[in-house]
Amino acid sequence: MADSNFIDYVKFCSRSGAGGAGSLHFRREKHVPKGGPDGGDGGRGGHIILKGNAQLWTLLHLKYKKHVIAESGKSGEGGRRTGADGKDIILEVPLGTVAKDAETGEKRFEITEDGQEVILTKGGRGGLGNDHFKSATNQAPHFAQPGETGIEEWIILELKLLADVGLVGFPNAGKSTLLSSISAAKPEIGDYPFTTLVPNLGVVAYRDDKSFVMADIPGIIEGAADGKGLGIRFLRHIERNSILLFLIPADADNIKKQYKILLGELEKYNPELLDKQRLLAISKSDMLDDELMTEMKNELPEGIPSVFISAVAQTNLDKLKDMIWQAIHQG
Ligand SMILES: Nc1nc2c(ncn2[C@@H]2O[C@H](COP(=O)(O)OP(=O)(O)OP(=O)(O)O)[C@@H](O)[C@H]2O)c(=O)[nH]1
Ligand SMILES: [Mg+2]
Repeated sequence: MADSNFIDYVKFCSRSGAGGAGSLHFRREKHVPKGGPDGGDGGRGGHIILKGNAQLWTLLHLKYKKHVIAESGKSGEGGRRTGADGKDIILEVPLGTVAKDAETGEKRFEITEDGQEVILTKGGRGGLGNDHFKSATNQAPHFAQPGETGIEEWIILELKLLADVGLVGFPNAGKSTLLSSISAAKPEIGDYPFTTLVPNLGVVAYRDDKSFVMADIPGIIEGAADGKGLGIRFLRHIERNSILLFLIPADADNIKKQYKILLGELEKYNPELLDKQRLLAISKSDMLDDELMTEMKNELPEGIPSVFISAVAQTNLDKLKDMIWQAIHQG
């Protein structure tokens, strides 16, 4: 089993602080027998805030947080003293974190920049003290506002990885083998489907100190967008990649058909994925002889740059990297 230090989904109850009550108070001083109202306002309740942190790669640190609760604001006091605001709680999250309402599934916002802060659950406003309510007809208002209550809601955070190139292929296509042969990442490799259960990122070195980041995600099968296999859970990880590298093994029954199925699943999940640049690599081509390869070249899908590679025999990997680099930098 792949270990699960990689967490890309958490659900928790987020509760902001209530606002402090406004104060109902009258000035009392020896020489002022009938002092006017001087109740101060209540403080604001603490917000729950998400903050982007470019050093984080997973939501693991939030996995065991089931309740996130911010402090309430303090009540106002006499002498027009405003109560202290409740302390905000700031949860740091990796870039690419999407906050959703757990009940409706509705997306609230996405954190995309380092240091970006967005209020997830707003703290209640503090109530106004009676000082605010004096008027010509009521010099001594005997009421003050209560603080607004805090909000309690269930939130889902989902992480979309940010890589330059995302691998797309059926289980067993050789995605993890490719990543491990061109980067230092060591994903698990197996001759059975669904070896990869969590996404892996690898930095691929490219000529003269350049590099790009490649994401290996669990294999996609027909019906994935409808929840089959490991389902759509991992498809979101290719949403933020700038280009997509399709990997189809040389021993596939029908390369064109596999390509169409993969495209279809992406489209069902999110049609915008089809706007991304695509490349096609035919993997495991060490299994082909020259004759077969020539024959297959005529049967590849049209309109997509393609290359025959073998991660095991290390063939055409530089050519593939050139193609990826070009695609990333022309887009
Ligand atoms: N002959 C040959 N076999 C390969 C090559 N690349 C991968 N394989 C084999 O194909 C099988 C699947 O490889 P993986 O890299 O685990 O495939 P994957 O696409 O990551 O599979 P999932 O994680 O299950 O989606 C393994 O038995 C690999 O040894 C290659 O270039 N040539
Ligand atoms: Mg794999």
